[in-house]
Amino acid sequence: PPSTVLGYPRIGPHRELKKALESHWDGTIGADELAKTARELREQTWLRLRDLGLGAVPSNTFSYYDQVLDTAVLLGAVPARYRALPPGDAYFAMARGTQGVAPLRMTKWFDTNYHYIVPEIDATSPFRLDAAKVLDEVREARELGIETRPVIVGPVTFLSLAQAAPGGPAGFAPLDRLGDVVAVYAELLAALHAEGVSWVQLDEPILVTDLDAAVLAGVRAAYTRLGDRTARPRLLVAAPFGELGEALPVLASTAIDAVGLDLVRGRVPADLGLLAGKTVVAGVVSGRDIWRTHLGSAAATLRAVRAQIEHVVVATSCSLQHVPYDLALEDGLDDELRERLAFAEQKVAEIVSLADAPARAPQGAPETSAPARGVTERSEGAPQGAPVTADSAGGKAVPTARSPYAVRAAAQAAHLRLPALPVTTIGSFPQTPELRAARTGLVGGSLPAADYDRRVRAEIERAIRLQERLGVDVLVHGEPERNDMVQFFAERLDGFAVTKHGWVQSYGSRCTRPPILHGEVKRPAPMTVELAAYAQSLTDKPVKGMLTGPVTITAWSFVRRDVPLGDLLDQVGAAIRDEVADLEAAGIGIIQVDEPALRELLPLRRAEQAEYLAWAVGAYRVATSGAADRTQIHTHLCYSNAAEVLDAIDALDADVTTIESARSHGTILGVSGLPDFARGLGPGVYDIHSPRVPGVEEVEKLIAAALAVLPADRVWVNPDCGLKTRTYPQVEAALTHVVRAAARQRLRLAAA
Ligand code: THG
Ligand code: ZN
Repeated sequence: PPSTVLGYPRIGPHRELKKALESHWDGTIGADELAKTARELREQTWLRLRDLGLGAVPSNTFSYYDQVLDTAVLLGAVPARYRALPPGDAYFAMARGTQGVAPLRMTKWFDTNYHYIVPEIDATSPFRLDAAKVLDEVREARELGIETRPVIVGPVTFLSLAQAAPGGPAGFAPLDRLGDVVAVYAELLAALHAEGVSWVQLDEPILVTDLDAAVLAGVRAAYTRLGDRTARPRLLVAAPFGELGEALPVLASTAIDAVGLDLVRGRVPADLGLLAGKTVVAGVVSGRDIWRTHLGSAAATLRAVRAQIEHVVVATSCSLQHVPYDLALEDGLDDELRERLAFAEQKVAEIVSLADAPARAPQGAPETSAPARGVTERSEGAPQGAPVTADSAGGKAVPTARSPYAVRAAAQAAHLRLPALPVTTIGSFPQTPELRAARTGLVGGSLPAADYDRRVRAEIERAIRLQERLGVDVLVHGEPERNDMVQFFAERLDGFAVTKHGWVQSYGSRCTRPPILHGEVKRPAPMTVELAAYAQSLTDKPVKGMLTGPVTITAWSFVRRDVPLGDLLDQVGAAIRDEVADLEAAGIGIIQVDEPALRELLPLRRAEQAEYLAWAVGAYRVATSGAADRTQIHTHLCYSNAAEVLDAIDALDADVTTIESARSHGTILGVSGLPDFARGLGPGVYDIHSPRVPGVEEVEKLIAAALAVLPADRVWVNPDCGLKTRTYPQVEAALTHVVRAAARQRLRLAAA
């Protein structure tokens, strides 16, 4: 049978695109050189997929920044403020901003760690087809003798993820313009048909979320209209990341040619027969993890599909953009683990072998065995680590409630003696080029560990001295020893492996190397205590200990599938709990446990969300509830996350919560329920995402806005987020203004 993948990584096996993009942005290389690198990467991908024996090769899976942004350009949905710029500049201006124009918003793509650019749609601007990129890629591949299937974000997902342009009519939603947008997709189909393209893929992951009747009606109308066109390529609608549910009969009722099902996350649908006559692109190889596929279970799933459907294509569950390129690049993994792994290339090989296997079931095998759904089946042939012992299930055994907040607050006030409106920062200080070079030297072996440690300590001293001089009240050590806030902990915990080249795109040119949680999680030794104690030894002011929370460590790793997520979270929580205890014992009185990914793992279907949130909150409390009353626990979250999972944030029971909000002009304070937070709250007053330094009055206004809705003794003053991406001069200037603004507001409070 035929085979395909729904998408492929594009950053380059050695992050060639990242390097070219960043060189282009800093002016080292021109647009033509960037384009040349991009073309080479696309060609390598097509040739590799063909050579691996894949049946149908996708195109338009390349992007200079993001596939949703590419779709906005394809549809001519470029907001007016960018249109004055030359096209190449407009693209990167939407993604990253310029001196004069702010970028579009960026947010997480479904429940992944990939970020897309949020399109801005207004009520009236005309859409206009700009198919150049899609057609160029088809032609480029054709020059290599490869016919491809262009992949494009579908109209319903595109508009569902878009936001209404600011200042538009009340009640307008981007989906109101579905008809206009579908008209452009129809033109696109005609253009692809004229180009001789035989298949096109429209990605519609929104179809695996809970959709109301109006949206389902929109889906029906859109795909009826596109399906009914005569001069068009055959149309594949792909629905990754879950089960289609109520959208399946809707798609079935249209004239589209194929449906892509995620049969890793979802079961073989009971109503699969409704798709009879169409092709089913059976996603039996996971595009979301790095585990080898259990080929026996995948084959059983394929048989269950074939029992009802004549035309079946073997495929990935979603694009492979969420996994690294090639396991062969890793030389440091132990063999027992390596045996269990498959990166993008290896997954393509799995698909090819499944497609090549005889379609008929072996004698006596059940024809209708249902799910390939992860867990037990997939672990049969690929053991996925030691079982969790009662002992290591950690959280189940430990108490997870602290004393009432009033008791803690009194103990903390007596112990910490902080002023009103205490000023703090979120954790990281600028990572200087010298520091990055030193880390590269350490990893490469050219810089001895003792020298690296000296540099790190010098950097900590610099950060502490600066904060003292500026008058910050609760200091941080600045995290110069950390690369990534998850990688750092994974390198120090048992049960995790880290990779050397396992890069996955996070947004634009930025990548992460998700660690692999493959075994029982244990903390063999303290991870952060030595440098925290060193920082505290330099000053009489309190220094915050800085930890990443269990949900975030788990969310940003590839995790084993043979243990329920709740148990994994508790194991990681138990390791962090031990670290909290050791920080306390070393004299650290304030400990921040960050959960920026709290919202990310939220299941896409509402029915599954409560269970997840209970697990997530439970694990956070495993991590933090061992702290003494007088130890102040902080946490930090981002705005978009906060508004949606407010009850869960409240249930974390942290003494102080800092939240990103400067960009939203304090509107976080308007989020209903937030002012009822009965504990400390620090709405960010300095937008660290911008190089701009805010003035004293501007910061004062934001503090005053907080004081207008919160009791004064609960308000904290802090930037939005870590300062890692800023420069020292920017940070010094901005924090000077923040401290001055807090001082003025304190005087006003004292006078009142
Ligand atoms: N770590 C991880 N995932 C994340 C974040 C993180 N997901 C959400 C958010 N933060 C994404 N933001 C970033 C910001 C910067 C970078 C990556 C993700 C980044 N990466 C370096 C690069 O691409 O050059 C590599 C960092 C490294 O050495 O590991 O700058 O903070 N896991
Ligand atoms: Zn943040």
